[in-house]
This record gives sequence, C-alpha cells and structure tokens, in this order.
Amino acid sequence: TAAYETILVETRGKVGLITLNRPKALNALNSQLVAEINLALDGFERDRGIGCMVITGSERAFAAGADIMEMKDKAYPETYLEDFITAWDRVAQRRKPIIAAVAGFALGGGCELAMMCDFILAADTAKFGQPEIKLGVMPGAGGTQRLTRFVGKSKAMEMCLTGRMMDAAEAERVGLVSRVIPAADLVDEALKVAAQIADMSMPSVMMTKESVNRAYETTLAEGVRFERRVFHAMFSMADQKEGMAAFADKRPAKFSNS
Ligand code: CO8
Repeated sequence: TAAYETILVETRGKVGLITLNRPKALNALNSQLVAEINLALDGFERDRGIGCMVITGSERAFAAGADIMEMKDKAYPETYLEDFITAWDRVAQRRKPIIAAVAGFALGGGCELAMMCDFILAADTAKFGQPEIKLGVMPGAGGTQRLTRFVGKSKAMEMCLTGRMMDAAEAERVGLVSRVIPAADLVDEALKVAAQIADMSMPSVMMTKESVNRAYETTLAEGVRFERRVFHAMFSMADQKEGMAAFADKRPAKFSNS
C-alpha cells in the first residue's frame, strides 16, 4: 500500500475513490499530486474488483489549477526536457471509466483534469474557468481543445481569453457537466452512479468508453464502423448471453466480466 501525501485513496465496494487533498493550496495540482493520481489510477486499473473510479476534491475546491508556486520560475528548456504536463495525459488514457465530482473551484489545470475524466457531475457550488491568460500564459493540459469540444468555439474562446468563470447552471446548460447536484449530496451521488457502472459487464463498459471516445478522434463514418465492429464482437461474450437471457427471463442480470 503506497503512502499518499496529496490525495486520499479509498475503495468503496467496486468503486475506487480519489480525493484531492492539499486543502491549504485549494488542491493546486503539483507534480507530486499528479504522480500520486497516476499511481492510484494504476492500482485501480490493475484491480479486477474495481469497475469505476471517482475523482473529487473538497467543498471549496476541486482544484484551483496547476501549482503556480511550483511552475513560476521554470525556464523553457526545463519544461521541454522534463516534458512538463505530459504525465497528466495518462488520466485521459485510462480504460476504466472515471467520474469527476466537482464542487467549488475547477480552474485552469483543475478544469482540465475534470475534462479528462469521462463525465463531470457538478455540485451547485461548482465554478469552472481557464484563468491562465491572467497569468500571462494559456491552458496547457488540453483546455483550449477539450473545452472547445464541450462548449463550442464562442464560449471556449471567451473563457480562455478573459478567464471568466462559469457557474454550475451555465456549465450544465452548455453540456460541460452531465448533471448538477446539491453540494451536500455530490460525493454520495457520484459513488452511487459509479457503483451502478461497476455492476455492469466490465468489458462492455470499457468498450463503450472506447467507442464514445472515438467520436472525438475520427470521422463519423469511421466512428460508426468502429462501433459496429465492437458491437458485433460483443456477441462472443458470456455477458451478452446473460444480459439478454436475464431480460427474457424477467430477472436481474448477473455479469461475469467474460
Ligand atoms: N497554485 C498554487 N497555490 C494556489 C493556487 C494555485 N493554482 N490557487 C490557490 N492557491 C493558494 C493561494 O496561494 C493561497 O495560499 P496562501 O493561503 O498560502 O496564501 C490558498 O491557496 C488559498 O487561496 P486564496 O487565498 O487565493 O483563496 P480565495 O478564496 O481568495 O481565491 C481563487 C480563490 C479565486 C481560486 C484564487 O486562489 C485563485 O485565483 N487561484 C489561482 C487560479 C488560477 O490562476 N489557476 C490557474 C493556474 S495555471 C494552470 O492551471 C495552468 C495549467 C497548465 C497545465 C498544468 C501544468 C502543470
């Protein structure tokens, strides 16, 4: 069991829960925290008993961005040589689903981390923004790309150029978050949704995630072809037989992940 210093890592049944835990810096994402998230996700991905992960922060902040203190004195060759930020991409490359449960500030790298997850559940207190422009830089962990795909050019451009924050209601209206939940219920609701996903056939869940993500990587025709190949392949799975037999028998399905 690894000793984590910047996050809390728990399992709740078939769900892996990661709570960002640098309260004094509003969960600013330093390199240690990103490394620890990756380590925790590595463990959950290896664990056959885990079917879904949740990443959350505190009531006040999901994460107020990359750690400005850590990066302010970096020079260009250093950022290039250490491949600054590239480790973050590993969150987006995971095969099992990850839900971001966001309360309070999700700014800069915090907003980018939430967007790397598969969907975002927002507390009514959530505030999203890409304020890097105010620091004399710009988003560096996918913000200019992912925010634009979520909310369209006009709103993404305005937010990245001005640093304006979006509240939870606006974020839901424009499709950045899937749902808004009263802050007091956020983590319980995220764990409930994650448990629901973890009870499905895990190969079906992972293939579904892979297929939805294809929509962002290829043309419609190629994406639909990819989906059809995967769909046909599912008829080789015991879980397809079980899921459909259970429906016919009017009983709950019991999936074996095979
Ligand atoms: N980095 C480091 N420390 C931070 C950060 C941060 N991003 N955000 C807040 N803190 C610290 C503050 O310095 C303060 O520390 P201290 O108590 O020691 O002075 C503590 O957290 C509490 O913050 P505030 O006192 O400022 O709290 P307020 O409630 O007054 O304000 C805000 C809250 C509005 C969230 C404010 O803290 C703020 O504007 N924070 C910075 C937000 C920001 O600019 N984020 C973008 C960062 S840049 C970025 O993410 C680039 C991404 C590139 C990819 C990632 C590369 C690794």
